[in-house]
Amino acid sequence: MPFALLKYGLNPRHRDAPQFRWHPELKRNYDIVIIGAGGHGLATAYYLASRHGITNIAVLDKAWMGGGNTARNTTIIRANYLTPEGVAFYKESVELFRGLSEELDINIMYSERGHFTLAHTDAAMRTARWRAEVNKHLGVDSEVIDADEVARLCPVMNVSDKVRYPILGALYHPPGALARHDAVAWGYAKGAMARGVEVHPGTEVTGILKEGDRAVGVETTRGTIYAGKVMQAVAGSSSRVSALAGFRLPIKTIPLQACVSEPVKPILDQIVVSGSLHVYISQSARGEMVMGGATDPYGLYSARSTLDFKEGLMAHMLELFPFMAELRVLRQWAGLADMTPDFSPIMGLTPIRGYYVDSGWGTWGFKATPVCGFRMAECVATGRQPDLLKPFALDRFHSFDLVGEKGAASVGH
Ligand code: PYC
Repeated sequence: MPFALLKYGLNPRHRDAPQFRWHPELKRNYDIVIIGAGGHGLATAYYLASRHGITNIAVLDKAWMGGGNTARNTTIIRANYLTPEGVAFYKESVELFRGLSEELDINIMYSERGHFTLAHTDAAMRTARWRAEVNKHLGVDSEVIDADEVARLCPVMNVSDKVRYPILGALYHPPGALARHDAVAWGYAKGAMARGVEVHPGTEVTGILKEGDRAVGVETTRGTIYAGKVMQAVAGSSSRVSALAGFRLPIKTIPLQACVSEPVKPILDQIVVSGSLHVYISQSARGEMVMGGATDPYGLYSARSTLDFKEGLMAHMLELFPFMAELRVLRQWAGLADMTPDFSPIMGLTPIRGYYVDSGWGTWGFKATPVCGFRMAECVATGRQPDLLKPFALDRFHSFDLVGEKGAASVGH
């Protein structure tokens, strides 16, 4: 081993391949342009290249790779949704996540922790039972447990009935997991770029080129680019970019704040959510308590942090986790959640031929990264809406065939 290390480590012939293969120049023509170099855009490019053999792709971003909501989420992965459509979709995502470190040859630090959705009211218990039944029916591991079982599994939680909102029980979802969000984006970028996909940060799209009702390219701050197909994956800016293409999305963009504490030794293994108390929390691999609460009560395109959020969050958090009183907040930030009327995403075909949309992720974009990339790649490559994405098509808002998923939200709204 030491000999091999010396032989390969010091020999310039065995240098590591670069992580990312950059192409400084933009070409004037690509088969596909993807707007947005976050996890979803990069994953779509990766699967287009690796599963459909399409590599003449440019992924454009006005800022830097993986810098939008991919860098601003709280990395929770789960499939314990409410609707059969949502459960089937996120189940496939969990399956893809489980093999992702190997697929992308990068350690995404996938860590199964178990996920509690606490219930403090009879109505919340009823929703928990409903979700458990739908989950089990579709092969997703979820069950309703009582307060004693919550205390047994998560001894650090305060399950006393001497609080304002005692815990009655929980929806328990053992596969609930965390992963390193940057590594997911970098892994997809690395895999796509190794196959010839170009990623161009610092390239803002300022217009969509059309011939009749077909998209044929984009105008950017670095010039005009022609493309056979164009896809947008720009969480937080979805309606602004679709407006450039000439159609409206039923989306309201709302800030979602989060924060982390200073790091401490491992104390909380599980992911804990309380919709009634408007809090969710997990402990990251480096020991920080990662926390969030409700969305801000106003639409806004600004990722500012507020004291009001932190005060409200902590008031409830201390009731559940009294040990937190000793911890200091280290960082606070916000992402921009594109909320749809039914709390489900919008994916697939649009009224513009050759133009595809991946949007409306609200508060669950990160956990959908692999499945969305996989299925959007299929959609863009074939020009058809894959079966798994049919319920999430934009035209459901014309046919009123909605996929009401609000009951599965971790975040208060
Ligand atoms: O869907 O689990 C979730 C979640 C937590 C924070 C934002 N989304």
